[in-house]
Amino acid sequence: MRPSDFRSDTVTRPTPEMLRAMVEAEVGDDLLGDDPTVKRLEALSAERLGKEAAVFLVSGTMANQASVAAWCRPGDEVILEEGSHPIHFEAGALARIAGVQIRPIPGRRGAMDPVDVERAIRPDKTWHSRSSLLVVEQTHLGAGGAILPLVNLQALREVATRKRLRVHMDGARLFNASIASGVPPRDFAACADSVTFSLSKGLCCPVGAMLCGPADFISDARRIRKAMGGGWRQAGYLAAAGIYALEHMVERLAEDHVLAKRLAAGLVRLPGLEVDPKGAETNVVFVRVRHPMGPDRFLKELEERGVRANAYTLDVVRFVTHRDVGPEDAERALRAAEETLRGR
Ligand code: TLP
Repeated sequence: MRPSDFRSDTVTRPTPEMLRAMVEAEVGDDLLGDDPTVKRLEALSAERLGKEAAVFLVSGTMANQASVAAWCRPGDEVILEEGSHPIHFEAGALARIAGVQIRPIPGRRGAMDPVDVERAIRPDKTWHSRSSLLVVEQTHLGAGGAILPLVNLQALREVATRKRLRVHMDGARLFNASIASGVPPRDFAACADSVTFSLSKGLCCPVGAMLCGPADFISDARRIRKAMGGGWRQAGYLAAAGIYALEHMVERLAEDHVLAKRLAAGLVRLPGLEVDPKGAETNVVFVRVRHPMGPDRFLKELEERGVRANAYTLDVVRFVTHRDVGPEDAERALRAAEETLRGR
């Protein structure tokens, strides 16, 4: 029996229709600038987010890093929420690639207080590093897929503009935020100079992410992408999946959110698990394992019962919903968790 895989929305497979679009794609050489399908995906992405231009990259990590490297000089300081993805899950790339230093700020469900951000911006003195970029994450993975409120993003944007900082939005799950809140993606995107979003998560593409922003910035990011080894050739086969996803896979994210709420409501009733009742705003469920068996054994026993989830921190495990799990997988997960915790 196939496992119920809640480890991440990155495990999603392309649908048969998406695969057909890929096979039938018209391609060229993207690095030479003549892949028509990549060009269409880039234009469509920029248009969806209300930006001038866009570039198609291998991954969300590469998109975030190309953006930071394009906005900053080595030695600059980047302000980010302390639980943000680029700090914890990008293999130290901020230091390795852009050579920037980080200024982590605590947030409330991922949202930084504009007052804290303003206080963290350094005065323009030769002995300080230059505060040049503010990074926000929508949805915020470390806060269990929380949606940053539009008013918070607007207030952060106002501080950044007044203090002459750029804003980058890691919008890996921007469309989840948009579908769950009803706020159009371009309204969130208007709060940032550059925005990334993932194609390979809930949108079900096999690979890929977009970086959108002003045309001159995108042209710098393209050069950095090449320097990172991401200058690809007949990328149109992959871009075709991206176009299909933007046209057909966005609205259905609502189903993932319903499933996450259902899972959270079931897990909260089980002994030894702590689930934030306000959590599960989108497609992520964070569960603190208080049960004496501990998170590692909990996950191992779930796996033996055909249910996969993964560790987020030492005591938090996460379940992520997506197109390739449905209500029957959620029921299976709840049954498996109950049996595991009650020692049956
Ligand atoms: N997140 C992955 C892991 O790296 C944790 C996942 O399974 O959730 N920004 C955010 C907010 C992300 O959640 C991720 C991936 C990325 C950027 C990076 O995207 P990729 O994996 O395409 O490099």
